[in-house]
Amino acid sequence: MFKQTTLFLVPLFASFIHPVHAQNVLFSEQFDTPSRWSTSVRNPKNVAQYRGSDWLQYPPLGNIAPSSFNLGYTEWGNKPVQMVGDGAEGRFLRFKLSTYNPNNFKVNRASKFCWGTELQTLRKFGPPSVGHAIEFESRLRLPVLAPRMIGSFYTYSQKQSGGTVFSDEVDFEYIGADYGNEMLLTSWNDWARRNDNGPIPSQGYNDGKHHQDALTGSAKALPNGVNRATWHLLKIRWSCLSSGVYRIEYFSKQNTTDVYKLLCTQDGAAPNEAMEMHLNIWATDPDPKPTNAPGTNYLMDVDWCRVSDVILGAGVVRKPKVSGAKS
Ligand SMILES: [Ca+2]
Ligand SMILES: [Ca+2]
Repeated sequence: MFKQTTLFLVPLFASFIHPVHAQNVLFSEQFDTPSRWSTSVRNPKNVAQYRGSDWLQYPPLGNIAPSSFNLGYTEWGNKPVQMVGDGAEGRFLRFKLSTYNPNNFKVNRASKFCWGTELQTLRKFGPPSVGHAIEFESRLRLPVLAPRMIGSFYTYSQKQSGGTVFSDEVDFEYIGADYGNEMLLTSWNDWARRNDNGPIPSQGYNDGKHHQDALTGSAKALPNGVNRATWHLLKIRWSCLSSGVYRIEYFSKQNTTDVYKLLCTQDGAAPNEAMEMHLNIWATDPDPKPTNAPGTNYLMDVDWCRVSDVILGAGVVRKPKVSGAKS
């Protein structure tokens, strides 16, 4: 089990040669204690009153304002299940996406949804201070997946300004069995929520300012290189290079003892506001379709999550620009 605070310091004499590398663990979850993810709310507006708890479990659609918590062909509320087995310390949490959703058979329910699972931390992390990074890590596996079934490890935050919702977000997404082990990596900054009136002016997908994505194994990112069906690790590094300048890096590795492989760096659309950590499994346009009797459960297992504050090496940090300075 992780200690809440871990500090690695090189000996003092060495610090004259190399920068001190310190890691401060801000949050650690082994999924040992069910009460930590038992909170669910009927209305997202009430989330603030649960700030002392660890995780929020997304409840079923229909108990709350429609369209707030559903996503694609997914209704939330499929409860995560604690499993005893081969996690790092023997326990892990199983996220299910079921083709059978008992809520589909409510009166007047025309649309059929799969039944998915989502958790988020109630606490927000970051933004990192200059010369630091916030790292979000998870050990997970997706042993059963189908086309357009999505498993995500991501960060998110939103704010309202002038009646428009703006969000910051960083996504690791397995986007379906037809993509094998490859993932979509996406960073967002101040993304304005679109509506039926059309696109928000001055923003667009891959505009490099509000949204930036890369599929691993494409020209934009290295192949993921892990087997998603077995335990592996993902890490988002959110760095502050100088005041107001942020960078997102995505890493993966198969085994805890392996060295992380950098898959992709995104500078343009990097978030700058504190974000929650999220985990979910859901469907965009599911194949197979929702069933009217217990069918298949698609699975994402999560052994642990961790959030750390790390000090960046001196070579990464940029000197602040001084306006009007003479060279
Ligand atoms: Ca922002
Ligand atoms: Ca665990």
